[in-house]
Amino acid sequence: MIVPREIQTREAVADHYDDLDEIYRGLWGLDVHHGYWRTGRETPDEAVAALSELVGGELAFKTGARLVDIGCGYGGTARRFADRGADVIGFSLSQEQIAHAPPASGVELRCADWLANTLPADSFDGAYAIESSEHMADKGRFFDEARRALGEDVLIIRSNVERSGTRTRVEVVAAGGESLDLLRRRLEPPPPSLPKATGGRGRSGPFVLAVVGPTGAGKTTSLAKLALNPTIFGGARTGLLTLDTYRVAALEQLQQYAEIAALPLEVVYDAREIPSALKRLERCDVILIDTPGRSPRANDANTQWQTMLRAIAPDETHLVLPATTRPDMLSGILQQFASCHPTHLLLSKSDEVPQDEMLADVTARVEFPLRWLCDGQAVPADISPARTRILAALGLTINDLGSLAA
Ligand SMILES: Nc1nc2c(ncn2[C@@H]2O[C@H](COP(=O)(O)OP(=O)(O)OP(=O)(O)O)[C@@H](O)[C@H]2O)c(=O)[nH]1
Ligand SMILES: [Mg+2]
Repeated sequence: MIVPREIQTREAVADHYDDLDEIYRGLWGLDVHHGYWRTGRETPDEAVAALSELVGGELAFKTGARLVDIGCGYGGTARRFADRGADVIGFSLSQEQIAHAPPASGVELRCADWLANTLPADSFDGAYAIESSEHMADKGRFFDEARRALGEDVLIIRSNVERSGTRTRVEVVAAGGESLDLLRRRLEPPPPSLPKATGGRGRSGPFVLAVVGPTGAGKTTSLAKLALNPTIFGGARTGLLTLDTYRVAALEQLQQYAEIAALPLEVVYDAREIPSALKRLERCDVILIDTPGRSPRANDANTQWQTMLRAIAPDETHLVLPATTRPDMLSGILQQFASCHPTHLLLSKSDEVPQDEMLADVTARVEFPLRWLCDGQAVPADISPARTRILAALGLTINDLGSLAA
């Protein structure tokens, strides 16, 4: 957000755009804002569309979504979004701009001051402002009006003011009621009920939880924490089963944990061994299953262990992902493990991210509920409920979540 050095009155802003109307239209056409050049090869028209998309493209575009364009100019962006099904009300102080805006269905442009708009409260799904907030000196009012028009179910999650020299930039991250409800469901998955009366898949007996994930993600370490940390399954009788017979060291790693805690460990090499291994663990309350980390190119090996995992049909399958995973790799990883039918996300290595916001980013992109988070190499200490830390990363508290649940 740009803050001007000299504060302008609404009359001065209106006069500026009225006086320069012809020149601006000659220069920029009906989109009186600059563009966004992502590659540098875009035409000016493409760059203008890209800027509208960058600022407003994530707003609700279901048919009939009600949007406000704060500082609509000649309505170029409003018409673009109306073409995608939205109903847009735009505000401009310039009579010339409103007079020269071509009419379009789904678009209503008003020559009025946003800071004194008379819109009914709580009646819009989204608002955007492109190169206009700099004309409104009263930033508090600017946001108060947005809050009023959008309603209380929109929560401003984070706002960040950056100042360098004379420039000030305000970043605002907001979410609507629906997304917050989704967040609550993702961060408050129901706890596993132990011991099971009848299993999640119609089977009585131990609660079965598996970990899957990329090589070195922290599967075995996290599994050991789940088994050994008393805050996770309390005093439940726990058994371990591993499908990872690929690396000798991996097996030794798990054997050591099993020995330390005196837990039964079953090593399964072949699908035919599954029933007897599960039978030997049937008196446990919880069975934790480790799986190998194999290159996505090891097709046959991956098919083999994934087939065994499907035969076991765990109640929960946690996809273990390091919090340091590059966002552009997430969809590939999700595809790679889709056939394991993950039910939850387990974030590991959260101690390695420089900023907690990165945790929130991964959580937002992987749409599984998240119960635990690992934040270090120490077994069994470095595991905790994910909720508090993810909420803090979003600038929220547990109370915010509670009020959303209400
Ligand atoms: N910093 C940090 N390191 C971790 C965490 N969890 C695991 N590690 C480390 O990551 C490395 C790999 O951990 P493993 O548990 O063996 O990972 P894995 O997914 O089982 O590996 P493969 O079975 O070979 O695919 C080890 O050095 C662990 O100590 C964590 O939460 N934070
Ligand atoms: Mg492992």
